[in-house]
Amino acid sequence: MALIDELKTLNEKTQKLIEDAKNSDELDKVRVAVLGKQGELTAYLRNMGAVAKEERAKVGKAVNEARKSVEGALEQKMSALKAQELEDSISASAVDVTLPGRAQVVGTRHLISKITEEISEVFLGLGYTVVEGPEVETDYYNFEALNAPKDHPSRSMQDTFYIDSETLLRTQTSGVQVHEMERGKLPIYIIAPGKVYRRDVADPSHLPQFTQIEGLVVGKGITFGDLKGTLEFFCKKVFGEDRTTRFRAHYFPFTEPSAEVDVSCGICGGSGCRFCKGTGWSEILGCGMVDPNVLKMSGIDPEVYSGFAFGVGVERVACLKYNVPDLRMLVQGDMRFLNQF
Ligand code: 2NL
Repeated sequence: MALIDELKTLNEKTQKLIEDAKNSDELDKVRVAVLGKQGELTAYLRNMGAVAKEERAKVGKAVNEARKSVEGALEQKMSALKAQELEDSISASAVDVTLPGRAQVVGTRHLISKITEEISEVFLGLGYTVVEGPEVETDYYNFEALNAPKDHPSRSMQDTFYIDSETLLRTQTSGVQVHEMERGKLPIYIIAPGKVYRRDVADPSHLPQFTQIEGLVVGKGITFGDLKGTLEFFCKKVFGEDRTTRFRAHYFPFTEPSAEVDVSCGICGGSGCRFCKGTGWSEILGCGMVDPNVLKMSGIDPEVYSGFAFGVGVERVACLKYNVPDLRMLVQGDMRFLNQF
């Protein structure tokens, strides 16, 4: 019975191939090789006609048994492989919950924002209102209404970013206060914080864009004494009770008289050091009594009302408060520096 033996061998060989298949692709190849159209076992079925009549039933039975045996093995192996493959793909994409998490860096407010807020709080506590306005201003609100004469150096193309001959990036926040004076609601107690722009090259003490807080008080009987008391209070609040102030006569087109305010050096305490260039003082703001002409241009009668104004650079305050030697450090975004505050 050579045919029966052949079938037996084929079945055994196929069982072994099925057994050894490592994945569903390999297994499918075995199926095609044995049971496919050109398959080895299929060939026996197709050639049944050539088998002698008396043996046909026996051989046919053997072929069918071999086919059933192979099909059964294929099916069993296929479901085992599929289960294994599913298992593998699940474990490959599994999240290892024991890995340490990625730390989320929580942002903080920038030092400039913090100091702006701190200064605003001092004046809010005194009853002032915070007002804001556009960074793009007209020549009138930035210069003309502030008594800055047409030939004043601050108006030159070298010092101001012009958008066109009438429009510019504000060099101070005064425009906001001019609008407030024009509203005519008196008395006025306001501060105007915001970004300002000047055509300076950045160096340790200059930035082309910085933050300014201007203050304006207009009412009946406002004196230079009110200005001094207010700004001394402000300096002690921001720099500490141990710091003293001095007022030096100065000139601004929009105030008369005008002064610059120095605060005693926080490093040497006033004896003189490198930081204060040996003077014991650091300049911190500019101020003065609002020029009567400025009041008049905004429709306020200088015979009845008077006022004072001041302007302080927030970056300067930040540097003096924390002994930072270079304004540029505040805007370079180095987290090692900024995280200290
Ligand atoms: C500085 C200091 C200053 C003012 C700003 C001001 C505003 C109005 C009227 C009068 Cl609406 N004055 N602001 C006053 C004095 C100084 O800024 O260093 N500026 C160049």
